[in-house]
Amino acid sequence: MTYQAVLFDLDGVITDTAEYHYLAWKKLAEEQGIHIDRAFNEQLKGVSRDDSLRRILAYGGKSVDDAEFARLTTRKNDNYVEMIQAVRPEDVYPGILALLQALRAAGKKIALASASKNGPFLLEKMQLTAYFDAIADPAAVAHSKPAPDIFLAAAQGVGVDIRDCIGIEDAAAGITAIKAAGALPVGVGKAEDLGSDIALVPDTAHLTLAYLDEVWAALH
Ligand code: B16
Ligand code: MG
Repeated sequence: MTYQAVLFDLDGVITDTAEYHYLAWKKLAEEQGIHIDRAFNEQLKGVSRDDSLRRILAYGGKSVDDAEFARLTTRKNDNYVEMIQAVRPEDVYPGILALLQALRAAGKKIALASASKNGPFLLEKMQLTAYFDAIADPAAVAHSKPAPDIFLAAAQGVGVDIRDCIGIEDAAAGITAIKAAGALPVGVGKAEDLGSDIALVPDTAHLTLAYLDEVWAALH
């Protein structure tokens, strides 16, 4: 049997919001006297808002009380939400719209497995909501990526066994989550960031239905 569903990460796979997350975290970190760069940011990709702040504070050797912690995550999100107001359908990464259309035509289910609470808003902005059969709710899962929960919830949302799903990710934490869930991982990015033991494309333009079919067939 071939795969029945594709579970999409959002930030860094469907559009370039990974860059906005980085800029928003960098600004917040600088305000705290903590300097982060793109190399450090690789560890934040796919990681929840709270876990991202924990990592930044640990990196800077700072600790804050709960009220300040909440204030900082709100501040980062306010800044990020301001940045994504301007997201438009033209911002969808190359190849993604064609892939969504091809998947639908082939009868595959499509689900969102993003750690972002801003996912539904972004899909609306990009006019992609109608392509998704399910959007897993990151607020409803017990553990965030690298735990498998959000991918399991996405598969459940479309009523497909996780072993019959492909997961697409740009982050190391997300690839770990897909593997732990039991779906087939496809990475967008470099082997040095995502590992050399999985199917990888350098960018989303390479994500075609034919490519996913090939990757699945090679492993089944
Ligand atoms: P929010 P993904 C993740 O989305 C981002 O990669 C990560 O940088 C972000 O912290 C996380 O969502 C939470 O996002 O603060 O908007 O709820 O890559 O899983 O689509
Ligand atoms: Mg991502």
